[in-house]
Amino acid sequence: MSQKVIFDTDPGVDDALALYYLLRHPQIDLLGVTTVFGNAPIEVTTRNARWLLREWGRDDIPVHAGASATMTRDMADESFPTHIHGLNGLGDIPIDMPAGPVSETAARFIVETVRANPGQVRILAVGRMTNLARALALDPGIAGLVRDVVIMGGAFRVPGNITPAAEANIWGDAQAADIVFGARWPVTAIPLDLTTQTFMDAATLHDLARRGGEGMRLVAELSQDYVGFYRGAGYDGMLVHDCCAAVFLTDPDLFALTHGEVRVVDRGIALGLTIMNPEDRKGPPADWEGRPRQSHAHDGDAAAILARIDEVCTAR
Ligand SMILES: [Ca+2]
Repeated sequence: MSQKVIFDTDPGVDDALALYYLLRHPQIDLLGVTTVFGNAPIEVTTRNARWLLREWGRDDIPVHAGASATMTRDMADESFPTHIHGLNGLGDIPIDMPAGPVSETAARFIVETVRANPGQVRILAVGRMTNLARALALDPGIAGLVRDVVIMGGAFRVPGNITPAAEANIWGDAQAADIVFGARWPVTAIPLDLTTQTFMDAATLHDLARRGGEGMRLVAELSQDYVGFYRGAGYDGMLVHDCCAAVFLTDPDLFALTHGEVRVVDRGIALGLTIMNPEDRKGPPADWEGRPRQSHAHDGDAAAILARIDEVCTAR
């Protein structure tokens, strides 16, 4: 049976592979794409989402621009990670579409789509959680109407990637993430604990491009600088963070989950740290009390996840 999905994203190189996976998967019915700032400014991530869909022949799928800034208070100004995703967010490959001004419609689109499909919509969020938190603020009732929320984000038992404490998507809007984990909808986080095991080496990426046709060649082409970034860190290939979360939608059996209430540190040096109250923990629940139990993937079958991406992205 097909799954109705809203994809919330900040393309972003690994976002592009995740989007391609969703488009290619026969069981995914992509209702719309909502964009958030993160890997690049909102005008750029929105343009990139539109351009990718056009290049892949799916500009029938609506794109709604979302947040252009974090809702977390007292965050220092930050620069965009151009050393990872390029100046244009997609590895600086040529993009023949200008990044013009956008108006913010993402939260409204999420609310309306969830209301029109009660109990059916799965939200896959692979950027900062700002749009999801704004949708909840607009209409708290959607929490009970969403099928579930799957996010790429968090670092529960491993160090973060943007600071020793935090993973970048959560760090980028810790307050929004805390709201998302605290809402009464089922949330599954696919954190660094798992995604740092899903390494696609450069030879595999090259082979995918060779077998996957034009669409997959575009993914490989825009990933080259990203691979170069990892090469600088001593790896020959790339981590497929966002696509890992997309695979969770279709193949949850490949993921090992832990459950508990989650809080996100929203200030100080541990900004963005995700802390789950373990199921077997004794003692007072403190600030975790009354929160819904959510899930995160502490482990999974990384080889099978990569094989699944290969299969879906190269199928004729
Ligand atoms: Ca992303």
